[in-house]
Amino acid sequence: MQEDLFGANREESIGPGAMILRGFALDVGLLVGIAAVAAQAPFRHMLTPGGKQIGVEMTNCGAFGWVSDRRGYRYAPRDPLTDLPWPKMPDLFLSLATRAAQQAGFSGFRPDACLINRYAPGVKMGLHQDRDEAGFDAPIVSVSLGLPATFQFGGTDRRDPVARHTLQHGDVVVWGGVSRLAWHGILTLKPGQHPETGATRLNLTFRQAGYR
Ligand code: MD3
Ligand code: FE
Repeated sequence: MQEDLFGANREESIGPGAMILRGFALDVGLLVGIAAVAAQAPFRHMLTPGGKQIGVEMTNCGAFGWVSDRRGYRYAPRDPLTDLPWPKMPDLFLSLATRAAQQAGFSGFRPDACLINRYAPGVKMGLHQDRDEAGFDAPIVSVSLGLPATFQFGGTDRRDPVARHTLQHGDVVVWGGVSRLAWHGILTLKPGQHPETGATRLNLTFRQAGYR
């Protein structure tokens, strides 16, 4: 069990198969990797199938990237902005995600997609399920950086009660088992300044999209 300087438990189970690893991504140098990815595949506002701009800015790395446009949500091997393959997933990202999954009890996690979300104050992500992947056996690993956010975490039924958790810079969450299909979202980001990211929250989600 990982403990902090004061001996407190830094792993919190927040549901069946769902675990927060507080501070797991500190001092790993992820921000440099994100900057390198964004230099090749810039952050952009994607469109919903209804034609509205998504408030969160997104980019991807890995073999597949999550994209949304008027044709729907899907994973694609190329960046629609440049028609180039998405940037390679940095080794640092891959090893962090695999170690986090392992720590939470999921061995053999091999993400082939990493969606990078960028939030400015005032931006939120409404309650949704992640169901665009080819299968749901593998967990999802998420990493929070920069400004803190309030995360909403419900059950597999839209009407299930929703719990709230604050996610801080360096926190990693692993979502497996029945929590893999839980409804979740991010409340409107509050204004603030973070020493490493400024007025920004970044979130990485590692997935086995599984498309071939
Ligand atoms: C629970 N991102 O990209 S991370 C997403 O902070 C997404 O940007 C949020 O939801 C963010 O799809 C939340 C936490 C998270 C990610 C994936 C999950 C929670 C999840 C998948 C299943 C259940
Ligand atoms: Fe999600």
